[in-house]
Amino acid sequence: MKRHFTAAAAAAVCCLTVLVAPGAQAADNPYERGPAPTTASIEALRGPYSVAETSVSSLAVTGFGGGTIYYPTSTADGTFGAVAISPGFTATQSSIAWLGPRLASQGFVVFTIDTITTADQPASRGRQLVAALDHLTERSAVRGRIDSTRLGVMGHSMGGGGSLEAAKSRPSLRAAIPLTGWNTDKTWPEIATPTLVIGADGDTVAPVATHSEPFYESLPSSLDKAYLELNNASHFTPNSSNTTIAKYSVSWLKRFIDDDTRYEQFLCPVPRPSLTIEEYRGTCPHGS
Ligand code: 9J3
Ligand code: ZN
Repeated sequence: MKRHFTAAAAAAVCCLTVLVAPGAQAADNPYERGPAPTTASIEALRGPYSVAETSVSSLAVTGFGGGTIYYPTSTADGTFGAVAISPGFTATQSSIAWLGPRLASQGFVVFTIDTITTADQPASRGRQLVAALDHLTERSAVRGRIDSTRLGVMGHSMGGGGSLEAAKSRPSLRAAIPLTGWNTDKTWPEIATPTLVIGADGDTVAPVATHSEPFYESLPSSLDKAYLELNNASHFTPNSSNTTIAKYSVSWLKRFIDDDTRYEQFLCPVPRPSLTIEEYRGTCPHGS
């Protein structure tokens, strides 16, 4: 068979390539930050951004207990989305501190908070997460580095329960990630925020059967939502550096806070069970 590669076709191929090549991806999504991701880049201990931190005294804020802000040092890429993270019952920010630089180095401003008292219940932790985001975007030293329309929440245990409370009360939040979340409220049909529920198969404090699984199942079926059950893990697995938690949290935050569809490949089709994943459920494909 003869090939008829006309001059017009050649020109079209040539010029389309030339027109689309430089800077097209940045123009498609003004919120994407950092280079195209790979499995190695989302699993890495640090992402592409250098990170600095600044502490926020409890005496200088109202509505939560202060904390530490981790932020990319670069101002060359514009503003970043932001995430507030609450610890669990009896714990302080140190119990979730590993997430600060891990997530910030991927291109987020991250606020690991202390609660007013370490006995505060999930509903209070939810209000405190919202107060922390308001402090971050309105009064903090890094407020100019943040896009206040692109915010998320995370938390461990009662702090994870609090992240569900925060999403319920503030539907403009772009992402929520409860980590081995604990709450007496098992049903979350009110949530409109894309939510990644992370549970642990060996959790005896907040067993997935009575916490993470009903949380996930009660979220609207129309929502962008996912359930990641960690394999060979406990209630306290989120208190130490953990690559499975990090890679799916980074992907979820990027996908929904930054609208960055380059990370969809790590979320859909849903990951298969593995040495670190007991089970993964999700409403794929995610809409844009
Ligand atoms: O934040 C948590 O670790 C909640 C689990 C818990 O200790 O509940 C007991 C009331
Ligand atoms: Zn409910």
